[in-house]
Amino acid sequence: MAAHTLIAPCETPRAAGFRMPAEWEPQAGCWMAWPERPDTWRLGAKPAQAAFARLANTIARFAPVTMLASAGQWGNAVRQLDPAVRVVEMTTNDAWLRDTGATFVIDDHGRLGAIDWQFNGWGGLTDGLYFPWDADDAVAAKMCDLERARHFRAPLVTEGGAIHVDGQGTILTTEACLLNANRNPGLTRADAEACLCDYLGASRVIWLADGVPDDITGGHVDNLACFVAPGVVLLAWCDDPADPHYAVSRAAEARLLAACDAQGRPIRVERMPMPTPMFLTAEEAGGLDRTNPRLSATAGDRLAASYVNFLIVNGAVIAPAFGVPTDAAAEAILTGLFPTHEIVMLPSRDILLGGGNIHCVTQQQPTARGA
Ligand code: KQY
Repeated sequence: MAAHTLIAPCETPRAAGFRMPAEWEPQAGCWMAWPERPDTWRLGAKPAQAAFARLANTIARFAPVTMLASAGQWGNAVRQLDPAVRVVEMTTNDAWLRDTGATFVIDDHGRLGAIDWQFNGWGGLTDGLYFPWDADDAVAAKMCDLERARHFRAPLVTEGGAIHVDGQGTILTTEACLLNANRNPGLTRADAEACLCDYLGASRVIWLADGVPDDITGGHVDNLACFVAPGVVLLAWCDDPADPHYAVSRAAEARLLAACDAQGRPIRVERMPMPTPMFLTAEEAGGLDRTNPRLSATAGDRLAASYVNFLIVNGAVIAPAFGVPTDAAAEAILTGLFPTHEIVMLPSRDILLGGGNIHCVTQQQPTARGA
């Protein structure tokens, strides 16, 4: 296969003065998409729709929410959602707005930009989770149009869940996704760094190796670790040597402790214990349509559950709860890290069953403000 070549468009977001803000910066809104495909979401997506509605209605307490829904599901979504939630008809292939939606950027003049990553279903025809994915790949450009944001189509196949930023020049990502031949064959680490920095308005990339085991995205950083403040990373942690995440979490911590951020600060690592191991039940597996061999969830599969898959939104942290004993410790850690935020722990097993969690199904839109 030919080496990957990034063809830079006329002007990159960084050259135009844009940067992606941290999630703790002010937000003008949050975007989600209504789940409906029955091979991802059990029982015709009814339990997932209830979970998404509860999540959207909760986020709406802190920021205006836009829910994208198909023509066939628009009315059903409207009737399950709080009237404050704007429901916009849009075709999608599934409901992972973190990955398919625009990554919004802002500049110092109050302008909003939107990065439109190339989306290939988390791995294209070799490892992708469904085909086609063309409607998902078009979502970011449509969001950009709706918001009249400046559109930047990126020359890189990736997903929003594969990146985190601190808003001060630092990007956190994993080699397992960004450097995977199923996204960008032949892409060098240096090219990936240059492209990420050009598009996110950043100057340093901190690379972690692998994501959480059993994560069907191939290892998104948003299930493994996230910035919780400048210079501070919260890492999904495991103390059981028999668990595959034991080695992953130690390797990630070693990388983080050896790194400095874009401002020259060493990284402080906070540990977030992984939830009690959870598995797909036979009843849950039985509720899935078996139309897609790629989405072959089987009873007994370990679920890639992680408490770091939360959303920060205007003074609140909306985090997953699983109804297991570790939920209370996770809430206490988040309360300690975000003492001025409201911590909302939302039951999210029905989102987890689809392969992601709260961060994966939400996409924040930062407030664009002039200097
Ligand atoms: O961001 C994610 N975790 C996406 C998972 C995709 C699952 C497809 N069924």
